[in-house]
Amino acid sequence: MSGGSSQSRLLVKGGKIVNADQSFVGDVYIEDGIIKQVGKDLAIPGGARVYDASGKLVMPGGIDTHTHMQLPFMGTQAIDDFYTGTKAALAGGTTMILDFVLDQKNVSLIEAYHKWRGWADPKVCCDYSFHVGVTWWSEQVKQEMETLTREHGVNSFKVFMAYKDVFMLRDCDLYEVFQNCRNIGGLAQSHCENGDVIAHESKRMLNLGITGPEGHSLCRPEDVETESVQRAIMIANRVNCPLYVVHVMSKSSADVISKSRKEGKIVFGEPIAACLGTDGTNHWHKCWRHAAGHVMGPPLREDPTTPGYLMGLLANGDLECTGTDNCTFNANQKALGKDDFTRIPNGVNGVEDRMSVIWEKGVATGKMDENRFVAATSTNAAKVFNLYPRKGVIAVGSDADIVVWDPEATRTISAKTHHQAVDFNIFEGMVCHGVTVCTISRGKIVYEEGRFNVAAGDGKFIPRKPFSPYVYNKILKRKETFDPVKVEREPYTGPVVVIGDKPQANEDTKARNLHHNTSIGVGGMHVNLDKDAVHTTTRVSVPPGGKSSFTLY
Ligand code: URQ
Ligand code: ZN
Ligand code: ZN
Repeated sequence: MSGGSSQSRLLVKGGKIVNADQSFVGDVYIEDGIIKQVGKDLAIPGGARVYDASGKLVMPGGIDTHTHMQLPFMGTQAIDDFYTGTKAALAGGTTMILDFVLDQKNVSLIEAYHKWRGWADPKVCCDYSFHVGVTWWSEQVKQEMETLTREHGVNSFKVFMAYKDVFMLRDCDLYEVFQNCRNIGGLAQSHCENGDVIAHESKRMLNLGITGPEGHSLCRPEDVETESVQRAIMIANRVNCPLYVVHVMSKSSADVISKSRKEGKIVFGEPIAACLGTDGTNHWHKCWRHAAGHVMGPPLREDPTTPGYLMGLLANGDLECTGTDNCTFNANQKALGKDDFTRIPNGVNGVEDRMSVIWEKGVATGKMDENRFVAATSTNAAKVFNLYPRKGVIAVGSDADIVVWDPEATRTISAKTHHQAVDFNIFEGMVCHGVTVCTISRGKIVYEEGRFNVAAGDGKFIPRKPFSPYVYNKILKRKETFDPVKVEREPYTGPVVVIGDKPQANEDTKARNLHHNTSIGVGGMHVNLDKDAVHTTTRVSVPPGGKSSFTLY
């Protein structure tokens, strides 16, 4: 075994290797950031650093499918940027984030992409990639989406059915964006809430004097989300486009996704750490900052059984993979909405705590095992977004993105100790089993026992090709039979009415009418009961059988 300088050689020894498909005790030998050997009694060259993982789990590093580092939004900018956000990710066992290029309407997607790259590349501490938000539609957008898939490593595009006049698209545009995604091999992602209803309901709440964070929840209850999930699935299915529903926040929305998947539709649901770990009762907290700190869209649901229900669907595979929608704002930023909840910047934390929260609420409760945990926090995301097997698995040839995990240790989550920049944590005080002992990013130990060994810019942008097999194998097969075919029939050769002419009953109808006595002599008045008669009410005097009044139609 040669090659690779000694400092790039690392042996992770004696741990229990946990992949999505199986667990086994073994060693992992890494050289130049790539896994070269996995197994026991490995023959490795001298000079390799040895990390003793005995008694710990050795898992693929987490992949957070949904973050918004330093997002310019609602008049301010998310406080966790690509440096603090990715550093915190590493501390929590996440070794890759999928963030969003998300610009205003009428801004070129290509220009926005380069702007976001300029923000991220110099700062990221872990590997990352970009989804691109499609906040407007035109021939230019259509072309730029194709260019992004062909030349810039983007294969996923997010549309918004909410944020009216800001990001929101109408159904006609959703149809075209989904159709374009299908044609270029992209995955359509959708923020599913009815933006028109939210706009009206927000005004209604404010008019009722409800200006606090509870108004945010009251103006967009579950069915405002669920209706849009159903609508997005319907539209995507009409054009044979795979759909990924981001931040699935409610039981009823998850049920719609479960049912659609059972019907064979290609739809994936993404719950986030927030809705798996806490709930919307916090919007009614007496402390304004606390309540506002939980404001995001779609809202956390006040049904306290929601987190357990969603975790159950994540465990059984109805829901696919997990993100955090990490989009954080400090108290003074949230306070933009102190007198009007519609101005509270939407977003919560999660990037550092996702793995521990899901371990505590999912594995420690017996809802899922360690292998399903790996699937839900890493492997499935890699497959959906066409990163697999480079990412999401501990296997020869894969990137050495690894988290050494102590399943028995516990930690108490707090803003006082977290590594994120934000001054609030929605999981404050939560005690979680499942703690990151060591994080390895492309073969380098970047976090160990609370200490970092990483610098801004160490992370790399990971391009992703379109037509992910995990997503498109069935879609492409269906394409062969997707389009309906016409019925072969003899042409119609009968009479055709001339538009504008008063339609005349034809000879047959006349004959039939005479036979059925459609008119009666009433009180000296000839009344035609024909169905086209003008709508009127008349009193019939001395009809056969007594007095009556009736309405002609
Ligand atoms: O909608 C999103 O995903 C972005 C704007 C983050 N904010 C949020 O409340 N989800
Ligand atoms: Zn969203
Ligand atoms: Zn988001």
